[in-house]
Amino acid sequence: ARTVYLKDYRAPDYLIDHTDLHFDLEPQATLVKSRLKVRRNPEAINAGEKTLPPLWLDGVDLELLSIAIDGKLLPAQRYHEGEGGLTLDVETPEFELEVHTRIAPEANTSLEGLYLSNGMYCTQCEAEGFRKITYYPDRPDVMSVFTTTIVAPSKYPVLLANGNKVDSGTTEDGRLRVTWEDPFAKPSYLFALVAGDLQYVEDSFTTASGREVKLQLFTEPKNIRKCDHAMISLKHAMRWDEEVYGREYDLDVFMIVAVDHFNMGAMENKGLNIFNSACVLASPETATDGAFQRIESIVAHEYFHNWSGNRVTCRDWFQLSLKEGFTVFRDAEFSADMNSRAVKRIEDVSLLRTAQFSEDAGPMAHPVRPDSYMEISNFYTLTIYEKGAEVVRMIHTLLGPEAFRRGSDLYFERHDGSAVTCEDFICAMEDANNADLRQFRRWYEQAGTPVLTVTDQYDEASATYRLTIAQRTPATPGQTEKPPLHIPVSIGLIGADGRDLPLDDSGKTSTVLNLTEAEQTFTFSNIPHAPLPSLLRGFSAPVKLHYGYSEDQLLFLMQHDSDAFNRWDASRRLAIKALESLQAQYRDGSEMTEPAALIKGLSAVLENAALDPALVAMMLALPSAQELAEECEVVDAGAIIAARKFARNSLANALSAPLLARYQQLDQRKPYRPVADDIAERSLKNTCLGYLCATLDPSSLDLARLQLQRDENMTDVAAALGALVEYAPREEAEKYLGAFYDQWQQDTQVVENWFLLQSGSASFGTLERVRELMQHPAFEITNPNKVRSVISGFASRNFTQFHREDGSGYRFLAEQVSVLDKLNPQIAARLVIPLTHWKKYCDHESARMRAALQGIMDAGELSRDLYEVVSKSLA
Ligand code: B3K
Ligand code: ZN
Repeated sequence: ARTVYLKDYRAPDYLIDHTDLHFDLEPQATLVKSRLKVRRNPEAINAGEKTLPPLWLDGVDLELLSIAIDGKLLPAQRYHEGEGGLTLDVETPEFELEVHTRIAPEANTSLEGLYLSNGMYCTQCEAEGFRKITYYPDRPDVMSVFTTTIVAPSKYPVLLANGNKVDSGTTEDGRLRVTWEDPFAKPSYLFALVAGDLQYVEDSFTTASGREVKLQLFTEPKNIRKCDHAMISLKHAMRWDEEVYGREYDLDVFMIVAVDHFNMGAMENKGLNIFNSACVLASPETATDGAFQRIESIVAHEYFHNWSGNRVTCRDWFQLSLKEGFTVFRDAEFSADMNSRAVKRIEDVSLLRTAQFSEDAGPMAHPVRPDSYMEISNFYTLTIYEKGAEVVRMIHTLLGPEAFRRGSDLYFERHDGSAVTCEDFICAMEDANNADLRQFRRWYEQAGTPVLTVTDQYDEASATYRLTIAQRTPATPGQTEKPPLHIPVSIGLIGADGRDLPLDDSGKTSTVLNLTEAEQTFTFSNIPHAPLPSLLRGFSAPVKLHYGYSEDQLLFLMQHDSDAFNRWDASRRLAIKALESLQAQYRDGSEMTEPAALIKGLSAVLENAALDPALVAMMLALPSAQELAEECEVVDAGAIIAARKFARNSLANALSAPLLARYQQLDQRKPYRPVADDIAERSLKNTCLGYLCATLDPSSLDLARLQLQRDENMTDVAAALGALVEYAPREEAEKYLGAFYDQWQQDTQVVENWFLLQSGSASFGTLERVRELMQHPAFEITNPNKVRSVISGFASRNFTQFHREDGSGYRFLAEQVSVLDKLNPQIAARLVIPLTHWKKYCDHESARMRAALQGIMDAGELSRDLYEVVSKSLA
């Protein structure tokens, strides 16, 4: 497969000022007519140019019917169909091009381009899906004003596209016709079309400058009662973007559509966001707290793209993090403002540490701005999104909130209506503030997670405290030299009484150190006694930090650190210490010993009524097996599983009394509201329940049985059912699972979670069970949500069963990846990821994982998506 390089970027030869599309929808033969106003790009003209270059149009899986220039059919010798598109000979610098093509949405299982989902037409064009709709310069730096006309049989009464509706009617043969016009120039990846028998809920929003915007959320009729939360979230997001960034909405209508078949979470098409049903539909009976919060953040994320992505877009796909990193940072701050800041930060950092750190240490490691790719779909990664957001957050930390806002204002003003680069973003931040981010730019170029090693020294005579920080970034594929980064390290110093010490005359107790060298010492004077450092407060940089904390020091930080994030982080360090020594004991074959310090710390936390219950729950939760694997030099899956299980049981038994007390105190049966305080209480209550059930004590299981029976909201029901599936006798668990399915079989989102509950269960989700689930009538291999809930649930959430010693889990995954590659390459290339980390595993596991990967390679011709991931991870 061909590799695309950033260094080869060239401006487009031609611009498209206007794009006029006409769709005649038929499942097997949709006719697409496009009329383009084409013009030679003045910026691409070479000095002394005599002849016009040919025009390249991308096109994939299209049946070409005709091409005309300025109303005249083009003879065959003036165009050439090639791999992935066609070239046209051009005679005048400006012309009108009309292309007619035919496509078959019903046959499209890749869910890219135009396809059908439960009988409704919809599109997904980012990154390179528009070329599956018509021939077009399908690149983000070609921005055009679009007009879209849709003609469809009357069984599709709702016909939507980007922008404002400008015309509608009926054709002579009784079909419906609607025309939409989007006045904002946009790249083809933001194009969208939807047609179906849909219902909608409607609301409105008045912008800061007094314009009235119509808000509509479209779903299949059966889901119409699950739209309220998304609508409320949307209005919150619109207000927040006005207040925090000064950004207003710009069209007369903003539409969201829910579809069941979708490759990812949602898509920010201009004025017409399309969502995976699971990321927008919710009701208290059917959705958990986690789903409510995810919906709030995704609705906001897509809405925020209207400015960070649509009004100002990416020049090329290497700049993807320009819109994604920035928008994730924006949505994270929004969620922090709507809920608990510390809780949101802990959740995001956990994701980063579990999944992004391992990506950054694996075969697909790439910088936030990659410099090459084979298939861009493979680069919608945690690095682009989450690490990209951390990079923007660091700029925010270094400049401060007001300066950051000046920078973002300048960025939006300077680049409105254009396609730009990460460099343009940094320049705006610098220019607005007279700042110097030269060294900081390395964060965009350099892959790998930096490791900081901190040592300290206190000198009593001079009352001086010195912190020495060394940084090192490990080598990644294609990058061996890693010069030092500019890293903001937020710290505080804690005195013997548990209070923060003033760091200077101003009396401030937290400060951001600018680490720019490979090793650097920071000196603090007038420190009355040896302090305990609180390092990397709020996780001020996406790094791993080592400091030789003792167990007692961690217990002290857990109690006293004024930074909530670091209180939690101290508990995590303590848990990891405990779990690592248990792993070592398991490997040596010695008896595992109770993690005494951890029990002591968590016992204090559990009894501290002043702490936010959500934080208590997060401290109690042991790091996941995946997160522990990330911490290991060499992963021994068996040891991780045994250590976690032992620690969980020890904690459950040692803390059963306070766990029960907390459970009972929080089990208040109030009406369900998905707000932070209530969510916090439910999360602690259900964490306690899980531990209590782990003791296998019959009265604890009764608590779960009762909670399940009460059927009050999905959060409590799912927690109770989950505990019973893990810990109740098998037959009984089967009975509950069966009853749950009978109750909810009509609800797609609940059924997806029912699948996940089983596939992800250490005790229940055996390979045999997973194969059975794939035979279940509700399973559909062409629906990514179902694939994720059954197959990925097993491969990435069920460490115990996936890593079974005989390697059967690995072979199963390889087999499914090969099947899926024929249907949906994007999904296949994501599904395979758990196997790609084989190098980190101990010998016997590693060899079997590699063999499974090799099996995929040998099985036949791979899609470009899958080929890139498999070949890079075998290399
Ligand atoms: N921009 C889309 C992701 C598109 C993925 C294409 N394979 C969703 C988002 O990040 O908002
Ligand atoms: Zn996004």
